[in-house]
Amino acid sequence: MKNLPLFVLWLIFTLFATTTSAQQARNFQIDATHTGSITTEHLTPPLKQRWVVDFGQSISYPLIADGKVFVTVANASSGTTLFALNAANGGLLWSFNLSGSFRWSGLCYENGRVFAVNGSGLLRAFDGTSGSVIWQAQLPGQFVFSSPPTVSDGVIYAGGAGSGGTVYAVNAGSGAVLWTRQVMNGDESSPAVTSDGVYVSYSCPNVYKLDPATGAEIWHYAPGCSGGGGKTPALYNGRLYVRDFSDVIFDSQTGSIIGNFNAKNTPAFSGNRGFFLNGSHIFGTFGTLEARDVNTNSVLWNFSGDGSLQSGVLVVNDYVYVGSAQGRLYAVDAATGQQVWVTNTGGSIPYVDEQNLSQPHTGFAAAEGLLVVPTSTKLIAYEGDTTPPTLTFGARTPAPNSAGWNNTAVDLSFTTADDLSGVLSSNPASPLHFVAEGANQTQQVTVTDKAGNSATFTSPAINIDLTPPSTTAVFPGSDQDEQQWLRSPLVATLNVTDNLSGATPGGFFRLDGGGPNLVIGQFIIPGSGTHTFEYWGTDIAGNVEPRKTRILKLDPTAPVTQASVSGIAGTNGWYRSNAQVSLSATDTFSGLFGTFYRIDGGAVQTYVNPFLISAAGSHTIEYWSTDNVNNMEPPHSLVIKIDTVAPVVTAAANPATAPKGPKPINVTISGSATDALSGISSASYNVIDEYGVTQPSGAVTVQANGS
Ligand SMILES: [Ca+2]
Ligand SMILES: [Ca+2]
Ligand SMILES: [Ca+2]
Repeated sequence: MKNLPLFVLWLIFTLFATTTSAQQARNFQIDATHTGSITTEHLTPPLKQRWVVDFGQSISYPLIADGKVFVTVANASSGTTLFALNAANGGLLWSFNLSGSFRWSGLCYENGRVFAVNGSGLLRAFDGTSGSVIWQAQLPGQFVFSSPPTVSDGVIYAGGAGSGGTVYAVNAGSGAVLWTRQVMNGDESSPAVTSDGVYVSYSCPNVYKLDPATGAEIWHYAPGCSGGGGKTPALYNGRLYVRDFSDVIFDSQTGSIIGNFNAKNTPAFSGNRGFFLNGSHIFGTFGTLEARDVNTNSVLWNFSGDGSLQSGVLVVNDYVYVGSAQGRLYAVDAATGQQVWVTNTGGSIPYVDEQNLSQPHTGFAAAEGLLVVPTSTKLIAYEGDTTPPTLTFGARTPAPNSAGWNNTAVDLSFTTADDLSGVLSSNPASPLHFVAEGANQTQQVTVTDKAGNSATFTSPAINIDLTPPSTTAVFPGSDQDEQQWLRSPLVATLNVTDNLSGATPGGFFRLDGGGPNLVIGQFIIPGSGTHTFEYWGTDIAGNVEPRKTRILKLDPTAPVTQASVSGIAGTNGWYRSNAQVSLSATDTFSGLFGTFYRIDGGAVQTYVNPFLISAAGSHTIEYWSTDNVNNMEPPHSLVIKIDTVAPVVTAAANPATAPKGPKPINVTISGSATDALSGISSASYNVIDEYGVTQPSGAVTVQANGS
């Protein structure tokens, strides 16, 4: 359906709410007023054939209701047969031979019942589903029946002729005749029925408006003549369109003539337009489809098709359908008269020959998504496009990486197709734009075809990560303060986190602008002094974190401690006095934290000032220093020996005295020299005579054993 202003939509709704409730085709030309107009879902050209049934004989106008299509078909010899077909596939549900005079019958439908009157006036009510006869009633007093009955609100209105004419009102529930009304002359004219009037028109024309409840005459246009033959009128917007030798428009309330028109058969109406197959009322002549403004009666457009238009006229969803003797079925835009679709039915689409009782009264019907068109022998059902469009998603731009991620906005293109009416719109249009980040993002596209079918498609999932990961550098056990020195080689870990696609394993660093290094887990940074450490991570979507910079101050070396000892140095590494130990240490980079020592394996002491070793004996001093990053110097070892006690010497002579004389004597001098600690290095003796002269003339060395 086109975009119509709300007011027009309201008007159409109101129109059909009052004339074609439930949107069934229950009477000739759709409804009880024969407007030949309906809206029904999806039935928008182009149409396609749903099914075809070849009856081999002439076919009546169809009824469409409750999933069924009803027609009557001329029997080979006489009478007609009522057929109920499955609207879905044309399959035969049931049939009933109506028999009767002529090869004519008429039918109408309401509340699950189909009513058929044969040429002899035998009116039957059938269960629409089973085909069983619910009641039958012989319409009294006449013997030629050629007017399609009209059912409205539980009453069937029919016409009969033969001896003058009669209009009948029959209770649809029981078959009881409610009233009859004599008219001139009851032929070939299906009543148009509203709640306030039953309109019939016969030759000359004799036109009646009767009270639906009583049959009382409300008005009668009486030109003063009568005759056989009538034509079905249509009532629309308070105007009654009556055809006779000339075609006139009556005011339905007053019965006065308010205009003229020309149509070969009952016109159809939609909105403010009427559609007339302009031409003479003679079998074998052809017409031109003409649209007129119903208010001004001015001609809006003409359509002549293949030049042999002769069929009934129907307007469905604002497209006008008309057929030709050559079998072409046209759909014409009601607003413009433009042909929008044509198909070849393969058989002549017959003229609505109201005066011919050798065949049922033909015509088109549409409802419940179907347009049903009788040709000379075939009944063809057309449907609109009921299949929603299809959609195929194409490639995304840019393509995702192998992990299925993008790190930019993504466009996803798609194509649509529709098999019959074509695509009207895609919402949104291709391509889809994905601009936000997120995992498994989808969008939906609703594609609608020109028949109003739509389908919604969900895009493939799109993964977009626009945010780089964040990396922290961790130096376990070390100060995180950039101003502080760090012990080298430095143990480091890069922790990369990412909120969306996830971090790729490991992290990257470079030192002093060198090449990037990928590291996973703990790694070692060697070096000394101040360095520029840059580090970063990447995520699975391919985002690279801007490099972070950290100044590293690395101290790989322990301090160096030197010891100095002061005291009275003896010999052989011994001190003959207390020894004072002084320690001095230096450190490069982080600076000295402390110097430590211990004496003879004793408690570790922090070196503050020089310390004394005073105990006699040999002592081992261990000392070392640490720097501010806990680089520890391997301990040095220093041995200090102290011996402050001199040896003890004893001596004795034997003989101790000797008399003076010229003869020398041997004197044995004996004694000892002992030392408690360092031991005797050497001992010497002098013998000094009474003159103070050393004898014999120098020192005598005494062996340690005293000899
Ligand atoms: Ca479609
Ligand atoms: Ca990310
Ligand atoms: Ca150091």
